[in-house]
Amino acid sequence: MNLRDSLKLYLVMGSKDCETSSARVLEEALSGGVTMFQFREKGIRCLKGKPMIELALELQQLCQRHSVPFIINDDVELALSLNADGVHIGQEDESIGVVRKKIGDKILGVSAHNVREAKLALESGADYLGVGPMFHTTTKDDCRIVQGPKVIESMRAEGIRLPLVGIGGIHYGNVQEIMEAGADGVAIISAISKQPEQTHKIFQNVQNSLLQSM
Ligand code: FQP
Ligand code: MG
Repeated sequence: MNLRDSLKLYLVMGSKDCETSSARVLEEALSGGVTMFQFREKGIRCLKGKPMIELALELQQLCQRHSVPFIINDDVELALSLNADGVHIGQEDESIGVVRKKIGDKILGVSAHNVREAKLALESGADYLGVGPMFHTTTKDDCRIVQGPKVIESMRAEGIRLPLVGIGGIHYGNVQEIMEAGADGVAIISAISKQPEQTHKIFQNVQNSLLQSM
């Protein structure tokens, strides 16, 4: 699958986002149609050291079994040591150019909140952009002001053709607006980690939105 297709339904998750075991949640989400996964082990009392690495390995194996790309949030060294498929970094993380040099041709995702950040990320070697927050969310405590789907529209209007996913407060009911704004997919944390059995419905909604825009 090419990257644009892999971004259709992107699950971002760590152990603190799950009410049961993360492996069980991920298995159910993969069966429900998740097309890409980001390991984001963050927040109070998150796993560190050996337990964190063991969880990452377990989740990576699940992704491999489903041929779904396994991406690591923030931690470039962990991504290299696990031979992950890629890394996602934000504006406050390591510089995009430096990370690109370190990871070679692995997938590089970058968070962008406006057209300027998107253009810079593109020039520095990003493969895709995570754009948000689309809506209000309580998952990320250092969350910025809500951008809404319009920021994706403005990136497309400015000629940015890089694969884009919306993130932040996305659930079954607002997937369509994100896709209509020009996104290739949606990145979701809690709407899947808290209700993994709903994944197939969300996936269907993404597919329907893509068909309508053709
Ligand atoms: N977009 C995406 C995704 N994943 C992310 N983790 C972010 C945006 C946010 O560094 P960042 O990245 O701003 O915050 P944090 O490291 O706390 O996640 F591509 F999946 F859409
Ligand atoms: Mg980050």
